[in-house]
Amino acid sequence: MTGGAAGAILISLAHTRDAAKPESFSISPNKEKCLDWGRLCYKDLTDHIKLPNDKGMPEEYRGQTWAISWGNANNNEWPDLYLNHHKKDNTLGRFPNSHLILDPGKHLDTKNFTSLKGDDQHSALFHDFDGDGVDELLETIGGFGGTADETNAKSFNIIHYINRTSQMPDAQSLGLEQGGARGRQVAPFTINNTLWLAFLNKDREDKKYGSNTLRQMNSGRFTPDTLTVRDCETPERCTSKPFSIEGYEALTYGLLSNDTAPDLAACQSNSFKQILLFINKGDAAKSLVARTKGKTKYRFCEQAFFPSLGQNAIVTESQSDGIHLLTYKSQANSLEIAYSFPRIRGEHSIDMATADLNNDGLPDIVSLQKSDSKVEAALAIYLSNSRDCSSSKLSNCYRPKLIAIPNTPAARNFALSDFNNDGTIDILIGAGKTKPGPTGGGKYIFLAGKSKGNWITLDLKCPNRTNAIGALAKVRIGSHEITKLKTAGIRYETQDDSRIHIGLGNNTNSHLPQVELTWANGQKTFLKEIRPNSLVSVNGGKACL
Ligand SMILES: [Ca+2]
Ligand SMILES: [Ca+2]
Ligand SMILES: [Ca+2]
Ligand SMILES: [Ca+2]
Repeated sequence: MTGGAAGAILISLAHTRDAAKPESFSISPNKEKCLDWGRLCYKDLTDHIKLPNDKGMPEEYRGQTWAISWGNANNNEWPDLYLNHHKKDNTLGRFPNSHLILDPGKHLDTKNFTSLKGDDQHSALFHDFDGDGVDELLETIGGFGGTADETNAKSFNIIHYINRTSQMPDAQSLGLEQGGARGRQVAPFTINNTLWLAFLNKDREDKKYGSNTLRQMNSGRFTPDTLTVRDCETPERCTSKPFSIEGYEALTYGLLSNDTAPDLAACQSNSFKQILLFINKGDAAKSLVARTKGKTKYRFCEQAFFPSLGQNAIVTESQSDGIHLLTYKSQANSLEIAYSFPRIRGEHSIDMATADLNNDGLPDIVSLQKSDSKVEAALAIYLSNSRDCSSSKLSNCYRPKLIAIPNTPAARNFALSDFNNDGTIDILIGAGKTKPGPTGGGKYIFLAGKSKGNWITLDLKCPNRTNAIGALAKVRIGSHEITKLKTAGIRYETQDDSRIHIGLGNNTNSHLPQVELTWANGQKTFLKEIRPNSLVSVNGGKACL
């Protein structure tokens, strides 16, 4: 009898974890489709991303896609796109090089391409390594499936300089070659106005990851260095140890504790470990390590500010159940689940991100999923609607939405950027392992967004090698305030547009937004009365040096 009763309870719990049936639509070429709730539409522009083949003719890409990165390769206001195709042979030789597309938002169909050579390309980071105002591309190279020796130059990472004629230092000269590693994410962050890079690598044949952190020296070269943290059993009983990201797959950089010193969080799904936090206290001797309670596979590490939680939360997905929002509790020095969303459909995410897609001022959660049939992917979105939500109850603010994407047998990842500067974030989806060929193989899917809320986008620049990473933008509209950290927009294998995009909803009628910028060196710049629905570029100049 007891067993039967327990079974009944379990069944009823399982039912409560099912998401409500989502509002959904299926994309079709060049058509705009809208969600009724949340005021968000997408137009499928996939037909417009034909790429030049081996004969230079525009053709729909078919093969295995890998990294998608957005950055600034030609120093104008239009985001530039890098699509790397992993390996030459995965397109049957039709696309021998990867493509950098300059300013696709300016001229979508007559694109300006640069071909970049390389093979076994895995992830790419746009970053202005020499501080001249134009990004370079640091591309991680695979290491022959994890069998390459660390001295094997064919496994070294590559730095692409765009349109440079003079000899520039290669990745090895900068200490960034990572020989033999299987790079999946390179995440820049700053500590006390110094740039660091975290390399998140996949495991090698010898079962080692070789994930590590490097600090930039005054010479511009990077040197391996350790972030030291205090690991405390009780506030009085602490030991010093290195903050090790070995075995972790994703790293996020943001404000997790209740101060202005940005923190780090590392997530993984390869083995059962906790999410690991580096709680930066601004002072190396005081920084702490914190963890989730218990061990769970959490592959994704995203961050967003939820007003009803009152702080930034790590947005992640447990391999065993739904999407969790986790917040740092300073008293317990631990990361705890503050809210959970059930999965939309039964599938777990292939990729995940947060952004304010509909510009209502609240973050939305986007998950890329395979469908039950495995040939149709879908974007599952927890979409906010600030008009329908009271700030005290998070569940009232979100509804599940589903965008089905036909003929995508191997969707792998996606990257976010407002590529056409119209104020709504657009979504580019890539594809993974399928057999190449004229009809088989993955392709890129491009969805241009349209929303009704107001917005501002801040493009922060600093004329040094930090690229303004670590700067804080405190945006105030009347009594409403939000603080955003400038990051590189890096996620696993992809790089989102690193400009700070803030949805304003309708909340601009009586007050124009004001922005207080705090650069990574602590100096401040004030921007008064910014016009809503505008892109504002701010170069900190001397203030941020
Ligand atoms: Ca550009
Ligand atoms: Ca540069
Ligand atoms: Ca939103
Ligand atoms: Ca857009």
